Amino acid sequence: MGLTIDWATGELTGQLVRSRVKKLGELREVFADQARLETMDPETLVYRVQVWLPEDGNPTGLLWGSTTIAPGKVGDEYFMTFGHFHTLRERPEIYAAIRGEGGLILMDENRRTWMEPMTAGSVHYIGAGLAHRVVNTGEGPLTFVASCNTDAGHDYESILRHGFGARLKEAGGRPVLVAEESLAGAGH
Ligand code: M6P
Ligand code: ZN
Repeated sequence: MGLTIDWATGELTGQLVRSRVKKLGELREVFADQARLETMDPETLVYRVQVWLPEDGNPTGLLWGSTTIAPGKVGDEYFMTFGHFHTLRERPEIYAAIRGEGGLILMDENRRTWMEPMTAGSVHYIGAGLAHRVVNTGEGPLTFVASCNTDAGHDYESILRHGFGARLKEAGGRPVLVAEESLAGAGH
């Protein structure tokens, strides 16, 4: 079908592959340390997404994606994806890490938040109704592949408004999942 993946890097090649990058300047809302963010270059590349979409007209077809997150931190918070719920909440997704070290942050509709460690070879089933975000806690790039129904859709709005219930931060030289203050306390 004219699509290949380089399993060493996660690079997808094929006519139907679309690529986009997320720079620090587009991710301001997701990081806690706004003062530190101001001192950093907004052009810093945080992650790159490649997606292959089938052209079979099937509304519940399957997409195939690859995402690479650069190593880095904003203050003590590691670089991560924006994170999203699926617009169609019943649509699940599978992520599988191919290189690097990090965590998959999952959150249910009640804001209960937990983390699954990600390392080369770990496979993660993201059940229906769970928001998902990947964090790179390593020294090098973290790459994972993804597949879900093409009609799942991204709901970024609730993440923009309320964030996740916890953040992955470095404390004492290692990643620690730190619960956010209550919504009322955080002034949302
Ligand atoms: C994975 C998939 C994509 C998603 C990407 C980046 O490749 O889940 O659908 O777009 O990760 O995550 P986000 O959209 O949250 O920035
Ligand atoms: Zn998703």
